[in-house]
Amino acid sequence: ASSPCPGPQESRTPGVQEAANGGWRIPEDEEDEEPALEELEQREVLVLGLDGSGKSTFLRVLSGKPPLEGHIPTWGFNSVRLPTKDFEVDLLEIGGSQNLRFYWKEFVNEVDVLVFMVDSADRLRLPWARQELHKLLDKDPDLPVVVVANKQDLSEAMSMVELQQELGLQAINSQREVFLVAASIAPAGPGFEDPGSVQIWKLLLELLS
Ligand SMILES: Nc1nc2c(ncn2[C@@H]2O[C@H](COP(=O)(O)OP(=O)(O)OP(=O)(O)O)[C@@H](O)[C@H]2O)c(=O)[nH]1
Ligand SMILES: [Mg+2]
Repeated sequence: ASSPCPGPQESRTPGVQEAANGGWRIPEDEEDEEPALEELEQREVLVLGLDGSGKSTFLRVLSGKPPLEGHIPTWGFNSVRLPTKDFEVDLLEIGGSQNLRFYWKEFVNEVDVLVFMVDSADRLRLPWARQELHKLLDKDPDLPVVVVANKQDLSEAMSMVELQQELGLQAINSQREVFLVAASIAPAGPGFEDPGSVQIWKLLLELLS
């Protein structure tokens, strides 16, 4: 009697393979293959920065969602894919809590642009942000970097001149493309009409083209 799942001892037919479990046969007929999809090219943007700097908010705003009120830490990865006319942009956030920062460096060599988000009002932790940023810069000497000075709406926010100094951006070698962009991606109050995310997106598209 013939069985739909013959055992390994039965004779082999060309084009038919036996699975290691001795059970299922997987024919290699071309008809069974998935049709090739017309794929758009992909571009990869890594979004890093200390916890609470605004990375998830940035991804939400870019994908047309309203910002969340409080800080819900990202315990791992968070990503969005945004189509453009010429390519698709994958933005990948890795959470900024201390135990996740260890993984950041594993990804910098895999992407086209790094966005490094800074909370401009977090003066106390700026030295940490600086240290983490420079570790990443050392890992890939050619990667274009967009440093976002976020939360410029807060009264205690540091100025761009101060941030440039405190983050050690002047010292970066002139071969590399480094941008420092002011932003208030999720402003605390009304009256901030230019949140900066549109400007950052335009800059990213230029760098990725
Ligand atoms: N005032 C002000 N608050 C902001 C701004 N952007 C983001 N926030 C707030 O900052 C908090 C943290 O934002 P998230 O986007 O969750 O921070 P994150 O960088 O993703 O943090 P982790 O996932 O923990 O690494 C939230 O409460 C946001 O509403 C801004 O431009 N101005
Ligand atoms: Mg997050």
